[in-house]
Amino acid sequence: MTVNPKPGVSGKPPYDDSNIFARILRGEIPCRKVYEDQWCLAFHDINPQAPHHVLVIPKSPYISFADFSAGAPDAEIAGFIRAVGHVANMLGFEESGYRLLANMGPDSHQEVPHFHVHLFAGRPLGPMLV
Ligand code: D5M
Repeated sequence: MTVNPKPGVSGKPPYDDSNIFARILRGEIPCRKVYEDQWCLAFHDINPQAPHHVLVIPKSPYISFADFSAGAPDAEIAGFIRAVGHVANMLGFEESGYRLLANMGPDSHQEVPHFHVHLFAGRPLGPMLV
């Protein structure tokens, strides 16, 4: 699937398939997997910011939420969003609650250029501080 236009077409950089999550998806480096289906892989964040900090990533190569929301087929968007909900419920957070966060672009300090959703849970998370 071509998600990001080549440079020169729109000025946007192409997806960099050497990013760390692409390497995890290819099995080149390990992760602590919690769930996988046709749409997503979910694994523990290497630098947890809460008692439970899971990353959910689509299997297809989207750089960011902007790429995903604009470029993914409806079935993939639905499948991915439902998978995020499934992961949260599977881990038992439906009653206590959780927070979802997706960084997008430089102002958000998105570090890894493969779209991902952070799932935080396991303690009262307090108000959003942004
Ligand atoms: O968040 C990127 C997140 O990715 C950040 O919380 C660390 C996490 N990370 C980086 N490398 C790994 C590996 N190898 N395993 C698990 N988690 C990892 P961002 O939203 O891009 O700032």
